[in-house]
Amino acid sequence: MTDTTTILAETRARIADAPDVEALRAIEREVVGKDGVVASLLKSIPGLPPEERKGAGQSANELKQAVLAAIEEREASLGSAALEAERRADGFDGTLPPPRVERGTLHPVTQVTRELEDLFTSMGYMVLDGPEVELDDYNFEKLNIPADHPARDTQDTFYCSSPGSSASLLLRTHTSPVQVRAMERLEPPFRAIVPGKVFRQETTDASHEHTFHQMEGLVIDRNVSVGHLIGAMKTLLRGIFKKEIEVRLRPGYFPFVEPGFELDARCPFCTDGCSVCKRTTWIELLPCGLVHPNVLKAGGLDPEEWGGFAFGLGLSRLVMLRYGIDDVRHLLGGDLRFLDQF
Ligand code: FA5
Repeated sequence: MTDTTTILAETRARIADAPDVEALRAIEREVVGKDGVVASLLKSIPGLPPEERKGAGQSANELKQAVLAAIEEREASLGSAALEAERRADGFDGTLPPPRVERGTLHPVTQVTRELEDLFTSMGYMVLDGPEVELDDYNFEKLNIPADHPARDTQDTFYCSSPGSSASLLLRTHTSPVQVRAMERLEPPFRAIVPGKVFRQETTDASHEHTFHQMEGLVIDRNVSVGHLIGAMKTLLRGIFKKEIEVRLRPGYFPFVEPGFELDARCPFCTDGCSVCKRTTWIELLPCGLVHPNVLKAGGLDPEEWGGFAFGLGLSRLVMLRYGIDDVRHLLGGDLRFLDQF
């Protein structure tokens, strides 16, 4: 019988001298591999006297286990020696946790927009987009705000021109122009929201920016009533705040809705007035109303057949409420100390 004790002793000595992992793999193949020493020991067993077979099988298996254990041990010590050498060579310490990778986060406006998109798409609304550089026609005229209308003064903006074109262009003051664009393109009935950036010529303060976000909502259907509008607004606020927040509905004037309302939310920053709520304890949040017949006509719909409701959520102000931001100018200020908090 071959002396497995001698084989093991020799193999262990070779393992201890192996300079690297490749050398260990070669020994492993040679001793415990498919055509290795252990395999040929096992193959020779049937030729042995019956009383020796059991012991020979056992010894071969023990040899295999002992060699594998010795290889594993040597491999581990070669690994840490390699790390140690590297650490000494260039100061790199492979045992330390990796440096923290700076990860960006989504802007709070984007986070709230996505949440609202999920909420509204779950209620059958489409998410629409519209141009930020808009035609005067869509921003004002088709929304029942003719050139000499005083409502234009409340939404002063930045006018632009396009070389070679007489089109009257401006930076849109609200997302409402997409109402008419949607009516022109979509087959009623439909429901849509339009989140987006809008621009106004403003004297900025804690609650007014020249560039901010709104989210328009538009439902076009037959027999739409103020009851539908109020129901939708309540669902919206519950979805946003995940709790009841005190609100009030006031009559509001917008030439493109009739009747029109202002839905205000109770200021979460104070109980007796602060700079955000202009000392009123209420924050103007959600103007809304039933779509004016002239707007339906401008969108190519027959007001005798179709009606609808619309709302214009002050998205930037909603983000402020959600995260307790006390100044709207932080949102687009680009200060990383602010943005890193989200
Ligand atoms: C409008 O812009 C209408 N288009 C809203 C509307 C849509 C009414 C559909 C009816 C039906 P208003 O000018 O009030 O309305 O602005 C809407 C919201 O935008 C305000 O309630 C407010 O939350 C927000 N907002 C207005 N001006 C600013 C500003 N300068 N900075 C930040 N948010 C503003």
